[in-house]
Amino acid sequence: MISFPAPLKSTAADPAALDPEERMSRDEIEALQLTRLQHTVKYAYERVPLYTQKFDDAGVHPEDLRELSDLAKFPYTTKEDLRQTYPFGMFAVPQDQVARIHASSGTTGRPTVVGYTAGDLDRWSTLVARSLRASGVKPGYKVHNAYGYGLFTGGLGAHAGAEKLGCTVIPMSGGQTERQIQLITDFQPDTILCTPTYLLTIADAMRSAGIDPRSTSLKNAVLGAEPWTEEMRHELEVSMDLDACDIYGLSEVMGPGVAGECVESKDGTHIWEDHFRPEIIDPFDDTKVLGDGEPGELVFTSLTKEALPIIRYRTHDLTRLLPGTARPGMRRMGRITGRSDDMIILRGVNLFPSQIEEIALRIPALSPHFQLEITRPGRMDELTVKIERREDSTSDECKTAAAELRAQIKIHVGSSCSVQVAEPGTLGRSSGKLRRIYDLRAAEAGLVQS
Ligand code: DLL
Repeated sequence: MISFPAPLKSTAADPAALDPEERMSRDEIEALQLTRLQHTVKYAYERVPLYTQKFDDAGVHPEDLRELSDLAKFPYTTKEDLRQTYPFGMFAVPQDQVARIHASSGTTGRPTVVGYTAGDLDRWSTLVARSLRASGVKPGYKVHNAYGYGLFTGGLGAHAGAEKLGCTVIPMSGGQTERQIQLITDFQPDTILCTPTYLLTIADAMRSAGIDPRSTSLKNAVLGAEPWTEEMRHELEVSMDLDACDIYGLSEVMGPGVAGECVESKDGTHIWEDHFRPEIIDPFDDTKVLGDGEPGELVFTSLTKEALPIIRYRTHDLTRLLPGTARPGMRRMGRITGRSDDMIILRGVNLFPSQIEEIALRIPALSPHFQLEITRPGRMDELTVKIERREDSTSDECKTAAAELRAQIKIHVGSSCSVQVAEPGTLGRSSGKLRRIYDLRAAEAGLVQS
């Protein structure tokens, strides 16, 4: 029996309230996956010309899928496929059966568009409800939803799931931090849903307004949409006196609720494997499917989606698969260290913002507010970590902290960098997904940055 530290203010879901699939054994889940996978692969092949062409080009047919491991014979799907078929070319149902459309912001090219049938929306809200319940949210709770509403899947996805669980939803959306604080004070919610960096922003703004973030009505926070660390969990839990759990998802695969964390174990998100089949592949050699426990890139195949079935979607998220604990039939994923396309390669050393977060938060004088700037003043790339000091730190402590951070980054990450300690409140704040990396090399070279 594994034992976990007791949650601060939440309790585990009532076992009687779990979905039947949450109680299935590993064998039962895999049997269900195989049936659903065989159906999905055939469905996608017959209905989406891109899949027909990709399977034919790869010389595979839906009937080749006899066991789960046969999935490795099928071709991958990428964001580029969605862009090439923009806007609706990968939809598997006629438009009058598409009940909702979401899209990525498209700051780096054409947006990627995703669609849902009424059945898809129902399954999506069921999985968000399942994730929230796992994280300690109870029917009847007041849920303050500060994920952005609109084309982003966070706001409406979390909203529908909280309603399905039987909560009272406060559809606040992101931004307007003072208003958020006013509503948290007046409406006394039990739960907050937002990105981890936005919760930091809210906690900071509370302190500036003279409100102790530990004194609110909030019992738990269900946080996702960007990478965060155990150190950040600790920071938020201690500074706000609540349980902070992780929720994972991506629009191409569904939205929030592909995986959710159980509050009683707080040991990573359980992937809802009755609806998604995960694989881990070598990001540099995609012919290699890696075993459980091995780090690599996460790939998902949907098992029940109607409007946008997705086969072997390359997420670019780096993690590993771990055995289930609080839901033994479903595997967990380790925390996402970062995205393979967000990795900084600095003089041959690979680096992710989450590594800096982990190190910085162990140094008492430093706050969790930091950004990474990459420049090339001469012929070599240089990294500058700009990080705010904590309000109560002295200038001597800051000097020592800067040296300590530089040394720890050298030891644990392997790269040299410079550290600039900034005054509290001077670096950019998040109201959703926070941008941590500022790559100034193209601008320095006189090139236009996309
Ligand atoms: O961010 C969906 C979502 C909304 C998840 C609200 C959780 C809460 P996208 O905008 O398509 O969808 O971005 C998906 O965000 O591939 C990861 O890189 C990152 N991401 C999402 N959740 C987590 C998490 C939503 N819990 C991309 N930890 C994904 C780390 C996450 N990264």
